[in-house]
Amino acid sequence: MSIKTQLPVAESATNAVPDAKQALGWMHTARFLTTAAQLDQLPTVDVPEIAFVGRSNAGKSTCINTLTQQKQLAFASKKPGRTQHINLFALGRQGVTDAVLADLPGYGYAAVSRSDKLRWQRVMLNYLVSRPGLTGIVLLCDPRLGMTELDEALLEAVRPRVEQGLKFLVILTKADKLTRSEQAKALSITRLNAGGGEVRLFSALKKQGVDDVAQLLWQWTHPVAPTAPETPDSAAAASPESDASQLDEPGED
Ligand SMILES: Nc1nc2c(ncn2[C@@H]2O[C@H](COP(=O)(O)OP(=O)(O)O)[C@@H](O)[C@H]2O)c(=O)[nH]1
Ligand SMILES: [Mg+2]
Repeated sequence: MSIKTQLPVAESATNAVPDAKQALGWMHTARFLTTAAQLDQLPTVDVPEIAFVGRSNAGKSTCINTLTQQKQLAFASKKPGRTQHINLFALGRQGVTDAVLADLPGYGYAAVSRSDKLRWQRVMLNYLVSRPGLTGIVLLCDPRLGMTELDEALLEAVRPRVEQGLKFLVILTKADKLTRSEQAKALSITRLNAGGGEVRLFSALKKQGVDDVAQLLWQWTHPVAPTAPETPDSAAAASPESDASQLDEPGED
């Protein structure tokens, strides 16, 4: 299966960062696309894809529901570890998909058998390391636990891709459970551990960080097209003399 998409003309022409209201409006367009138990069941997607990952109970489903302003989009389970599928959601106005969110199964849930845990860790790592079109990873962490060993292992696995330009954001969830000074401390410690990625505090309860994260995800998926650099040929063709006069004479310092 292949998801056919096209960029809406009006939006591809103006890629400036939208205000929070526009970014949230865009997030609100999220709709269920498909679900898969294995990587080879996932459709090819020709728009940027953003993966949401994190330990069970970190607040991932709640975060996705808050960002998209939809109560039931990602099922906020009271029984962690139940969502053992990769769920894809399409984003984009007027039914035109311009980005995809991937909700990955939570890891580290104690009540899941060891073999199930290992199977899911493998599926997830394979996805993160090899999924074509993956543009960014959002790692959800409960700041009262900080980045755990499993989070660190995940970061280690994706580090080569992050170094090649894959975006990375750590969201510290449930910030309402921390005092202001605890929030500041969690932020600075996580910044040291996030391997150069972004870090944001987030609270679904207090709607903290919602605007900021929505705007960041928009930016990730709608990069401003670089203005085409002038090639020597085109510059020479346009104005050979004035162009040459800008250059230093050979040997001159
Ligand atoms: N106080 C508070 N609780 C939260 C917040 N986000 C999630 N939770 C709670 O944390 C638990 C796990 O959330 P859930 O979204 O299901 O986590 P998931 O397993 O990572 O998808 C639930 O009881 C949520 O109500 C938040 O921002 N503030
Ligand atoms: Mg969940």
